[in-house]
Amino acid sequence: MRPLIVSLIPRSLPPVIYDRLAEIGDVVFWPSLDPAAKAEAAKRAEVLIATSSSRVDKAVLDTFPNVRMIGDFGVGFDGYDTAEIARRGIHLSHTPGVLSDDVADLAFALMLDAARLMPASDRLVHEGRWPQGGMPLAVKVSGKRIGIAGLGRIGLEIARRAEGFKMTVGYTARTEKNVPWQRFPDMLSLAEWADFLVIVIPGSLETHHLVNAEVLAALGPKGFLINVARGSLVDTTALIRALESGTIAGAGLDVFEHEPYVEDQLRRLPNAVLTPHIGSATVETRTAMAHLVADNVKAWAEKRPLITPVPGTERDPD
Ligand code: 8YV
Repeated sequence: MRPLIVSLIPRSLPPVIYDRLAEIGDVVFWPSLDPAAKAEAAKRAEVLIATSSSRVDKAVLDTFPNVRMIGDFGVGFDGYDTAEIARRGIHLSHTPGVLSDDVADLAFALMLDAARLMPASDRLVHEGRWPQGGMPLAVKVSGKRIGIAGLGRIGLEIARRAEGFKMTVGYTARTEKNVPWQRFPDMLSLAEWADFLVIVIPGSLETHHLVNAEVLAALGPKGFLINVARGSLVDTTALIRALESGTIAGAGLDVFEHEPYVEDQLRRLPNAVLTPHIGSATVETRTAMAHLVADNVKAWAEKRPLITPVPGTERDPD
């Protein structure tokens, strides 16, 4: 019998994922089911599709007692109760690798935007205010120190780009890496050293508010904070205070603690460049992510090992 595949999110992913999944099983969209159809789908579902912003906790898992496989459309899995998923023997895949270039590109876009005052420059020209005077001088990026907090796949891509910008690279990582760059013992010492502190650490209970008032003070009045990882890494109240008081020079943020809601004070700050979690949001990358989710579901359906299982949930095929 064809497995029932329940998408926990509306039909909003690249269409190719639905074509691919329909070759494997019957696909339904949870948010658009009526209560009776939900009750039926909850019993029958063997596969769930969710994104990195989904919450897949015990209550969700209890709702779908026959689920064997979950495909996370994203690399981050902080919304998933991985311990419980592993305990229940459920397969869980994610999409590492295919989005690293895009997220690294965005980190650079945010660095350049914040330091070179791109949003304000763009508005000045669009609004016809150039004849009244140009922009104040900005901050140079090339040749500066970039502190990469988290040298995983994305961090490595950022470091490679930084070399093209003639920057000196420093990083933190749980283990020593075979790279020519300086490793720092913690976020605080990295912030003290860096001109640009770029956060690419996964969200988790352990990494919650790793960037706090002390780290921001260490980054200093010429320093910029760039976050393309998770909003939970940064104490937003401390960040707003640091941006308002000039404790740091500026920030470029793609992720927020309470996204899609962003604090009014943060939205009002001229020295913060804000984007709506678009790290992986290109046609090419989202299409590659869609294929990788489908490839993983296909591997599960064919009783092969998953291609990209979430660490800690790996298990033999059913
Ligand atoms: C999301 C992300 O996947 O991969 C991640 O962890 O945060 C993003 O790429 C994207 O928002 C789609 O849900």
